[in-house]
Amino acid sequence: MKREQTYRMNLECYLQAGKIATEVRENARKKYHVGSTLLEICQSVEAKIRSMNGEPAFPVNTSLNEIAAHYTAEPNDATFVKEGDVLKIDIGVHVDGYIADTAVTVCYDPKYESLVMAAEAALGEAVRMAKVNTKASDIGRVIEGTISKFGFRPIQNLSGHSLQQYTIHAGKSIPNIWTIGSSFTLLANEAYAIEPFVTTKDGQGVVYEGKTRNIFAITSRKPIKNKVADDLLELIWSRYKTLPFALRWLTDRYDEKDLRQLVDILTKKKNVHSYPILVEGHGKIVVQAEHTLIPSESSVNIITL
Ligand SMILES: [Co+2]
Repeated sequence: MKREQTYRMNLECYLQAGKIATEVRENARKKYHVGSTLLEICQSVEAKIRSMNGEPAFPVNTSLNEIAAHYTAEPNDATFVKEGDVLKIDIGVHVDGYIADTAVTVCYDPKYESLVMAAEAALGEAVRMAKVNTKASDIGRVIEGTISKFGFRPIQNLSGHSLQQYTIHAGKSIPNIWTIGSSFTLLANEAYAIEPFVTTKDGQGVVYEGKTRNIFAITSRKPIKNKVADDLLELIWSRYKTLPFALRWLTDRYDEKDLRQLVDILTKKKNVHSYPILVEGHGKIVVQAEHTLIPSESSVNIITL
């Protein structure tokens, strides 16, 4: 009974997070972003999440063109969206640490619209088949098969993931390709994000780490005996726990230059991890679609639908 009650409360948090994430994503899909800066997009999406009583589970990812993932706006980021750009907006919302993760691609070049359709179709097929006991490798096979039918390629080293309270990547990966060998099956009452990434036929279908790093997360709270840096570490912990954060979330309390230096110190001491942007190997356009779902014994809650 206790366990079931706890689960019901968790599910309510997940459903609330999902509802917020869905509305915010659909707003972002409808909006015309050309001329806006990535900073404006991140700030307006995050403000909307907070206005609905959710918290961002990670800084909104605004990854342009050949950048597949993990770019968020810098504190004074002047990068703006241009005609011809393809922008992935990846949104995480948490309620009490329970996370809904969802993404949309907005496309301002008609020649990449079919790429977006392929990602949406692959996601649609994947969420339709994802039930309790479904093999993750079967989901990967269907995602790859659907993308191939459109004549495109999945990004083979990006994958969906299990989610846990305050943990975005909770250890299990849902592949976007057909992998052989051992796999796991989906469990009842566990949350999973499924997120196909698609590139063109002449893409490499692989992403590599780029130089830019503007998303961070705490990996250790062990003090480094530098009072100013340790104070920042505790502030980050009190606000974000182990969830990712951006420098622009801390400029209310710190001067930007000091903040960069302190985060750099904490990164070198391995208290903080920095995430590199992920870039398509042949520099080709990448698109993405994503939902979060929770199977139960009898049905599936696609919480971001
Ligand atoms: Co995700």
